Formats: sequence, C-alpha cells, structure tokens
Amino acid sequence: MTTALRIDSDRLLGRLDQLAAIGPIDGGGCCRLALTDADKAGRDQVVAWMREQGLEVSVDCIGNVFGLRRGAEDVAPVMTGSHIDTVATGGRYDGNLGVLAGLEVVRTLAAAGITTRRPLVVAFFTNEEGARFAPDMLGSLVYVGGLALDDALAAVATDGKTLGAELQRIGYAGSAPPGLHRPHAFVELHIEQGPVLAADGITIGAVENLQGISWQEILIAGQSNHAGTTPMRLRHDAGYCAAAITTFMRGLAKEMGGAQVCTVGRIELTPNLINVIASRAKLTADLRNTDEALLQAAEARLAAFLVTLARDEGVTISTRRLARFEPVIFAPAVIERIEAVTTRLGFSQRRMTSGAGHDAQMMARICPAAMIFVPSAGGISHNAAEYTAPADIAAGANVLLHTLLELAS
Ligand code: HGY
Ligand code: MN
Ligand code: MN
Repeated sequence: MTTALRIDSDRLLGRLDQLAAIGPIDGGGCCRLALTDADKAGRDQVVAWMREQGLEVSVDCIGNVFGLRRGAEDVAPVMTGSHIDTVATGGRYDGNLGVLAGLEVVRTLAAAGITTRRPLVVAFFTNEEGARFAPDMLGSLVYVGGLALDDALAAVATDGKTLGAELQRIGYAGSAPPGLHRPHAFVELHIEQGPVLAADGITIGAVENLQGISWQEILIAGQSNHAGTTPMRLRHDAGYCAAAITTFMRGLAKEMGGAQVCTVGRIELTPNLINVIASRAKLTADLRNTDEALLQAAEARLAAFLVTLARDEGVTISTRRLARFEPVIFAPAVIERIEAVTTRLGFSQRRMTSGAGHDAQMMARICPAAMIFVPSAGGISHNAAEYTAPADIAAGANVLLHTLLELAS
C-alpha cells in the first residue's frame, strides 16, 4: 500500500551535504552563481545522480535540465524541481532541497517497484537566483515562453560575461527547445526563507500565492570633485544620491506597510575613494508586493523621487528594468491536494504567501502549479546560516512524495 511509503531521509540529507560541498563557503553555505565553474560542477553532480537513477536526462537550449522517469502511459508528466544555482552567500537548502527531494521521491518509488501512470520529471532551471544575470527565474521564464531565447542568451552578467557564452563554456547549451515537457502539474518543494512557519511552530506551508517582483538598475551621473575644497552647495554627489534613494525606499516600505518590501542590495560608487565626491553610482532597487496595484504605486513613487532628486542635486538619473513579474496565484486543486496529503501524514500546516520568487511561479503559466514550504530556522536565507531541521526536510519530502504520487496516478 503506497500510503505507508516514506522517503529515506538519511539518503536525502547525505545528498544535500554532498551538493553543499560543491562551491562551499565559510559557515557551511554555497556559492554557485549561475553558469560559473561551481554551477557547472553542481550540475554535473546532479546529472550524474539522475543517470545513476536511470532517468532520461535532457538539457534544453537555455540549460534547464530534466530527468524523466517513464510512467505506465505516455501522457503529460507530473513535474517537480527547483534550482541548484545559488546567491554568493547561499545556504545549502535554497533550491537544492527541491531538486534533491524530487530525485529522492523517484528513488523511493523505484525501490518500491512503483510505476506511476504518468511519467515523472525532476527539473533544475537555469539562473533562478538572478544574482549574476537578470532577470531571476530566467531559465523557467524562457521555458514557459515569457522571455525570448535570444534575449536570454544576450543577458550580461554583473561581471560582464554574456549568458550564451557562459552556457557554451560550461557545456550546458542543450538542443532541446524550450517547453520540452508540458506538465500535467508542477509542484516545488522549497524552504520558506522567511520567519512565518518557524515562528508559528508549523511544519508545512501550502503556498497559495507569490508576490510581484520589480527589479531596476539605477544609474546616477554626478560630478567627481575634491571632498575637502568643494562647498556643499556646489556638489553633484552621486554617493549622496545613492544613499538618499536607499533611505527613501526604506521610508516608502514603512509608509505603505502591508506586504510592501523595498531593498537596495547593490551599490557601486565611482571612483569609490575616501577623498573624492562620487561622480557615478550604480545601485539596484528590489520592490515587491502581493498586490499588483500597490506594487505599481510603489514604482511610481520611486520614479517621482528620482526626478526630484536629480533636479535638486544637479545629477542625471536613469533606470534600466531588470525584472518585472506580477503576483501569482497558484492552482487551488494542487494546493488542496498538498493540504490533504499533509493532513493524512499528520503534519501541522498553514496556507501562506511566498515572499521569494520561484520557478513554480513561471510553471504556473503553463500548468496547474503550487509549492510546499518547510521552515527556515530564524527565517534566515541567502545566508550560509540558512538551516532547516532534518525532521522538517523529511516531512516536506514525504508530502512531496505523496502529492506527486497522487497527481501522477
Ligand atoms: O529573488 C528571489 O526572490 C529569488 O531568490 N530568486
Ligand atoms: Mn530558491
Ligand atoms: Mn534564492
């Protein structure tokens, strides 16, 4: 009887440790920025595991990788997966858990001699993080037809390399067209990366929606000048303007309240010298909200502030769109299935919103999709200290196992 079926959590934890050892950073985290040598090494390891498990591996034209396990019928597959690229200060669970739990589900079914009616596909998508190339979720966005392949291949990294050249260099410029599999359904297991489940002492999050994301690069051109001799009234200080924008965004989030969050994660000053007024500043603005109208309002407030700031400080300010995704509502039927499985397995649960972007938000454009969250200790993520307890990892993977089993039957 499959209801008693459970994944082998030691096996899963062992693979999480093995993958975390690729591109390791102090504190037990990972740095595998998309399409770097470390990402290649991580990809090679996961592909080797897929092959060891007898999956049919395919690589598409944007480097997304799929491991297919045939079903009893040749019909639309049920797909699971996530990403294995990380931010530079990544933890070992962000993305990796969803991919490795998917492989563990397949391993568990194979060991039990169970063949599902529908094929199962375990995927990892290219450049989910968006830390090196923008936009984030780039691979899954191309997969669902939301970004033209040529535009994606032309994306320029923060270090100046182009995505297409890097994909070739690491040997993952595959031949399969985007949208290789049109899934019957898509389910992604992921750590929450926020404080909600841990604070409530709840094990499983049935994710019902995901907030909108607005990323911009802001370029400020002022005038470098002597820090000692230049009177304050004569300055065109790009460094001050970058700080003013950062402070404005914090105030905007506070004033708007609700789900509004605003982040300046990158600031680069030129010439970046102690005694020179900065002539140029390049910074990034990350705005998010669960409500599209409010997100647009936040964008408009920022745009208006930039106009006033440029005028008052005698600088020129330009912006470049890096990513823009509207909020996503996941499929009620898939969410309810996750909830029913969670109840049957006896885990505490709650519905929730995802504050982070995920590949599932893109897959939701082409098939019914939803996500399973497990707690992040202290709500910490994008930080080597990211931690999810083994019992929660096992719970999430078992909910994934039975959700996929039911969807694939
Ligand atoms: O930015 C995000 O939300 C995700 O980590 N790419
Ligand atoms: Mn992630
Ligand atoms: Mn992430």
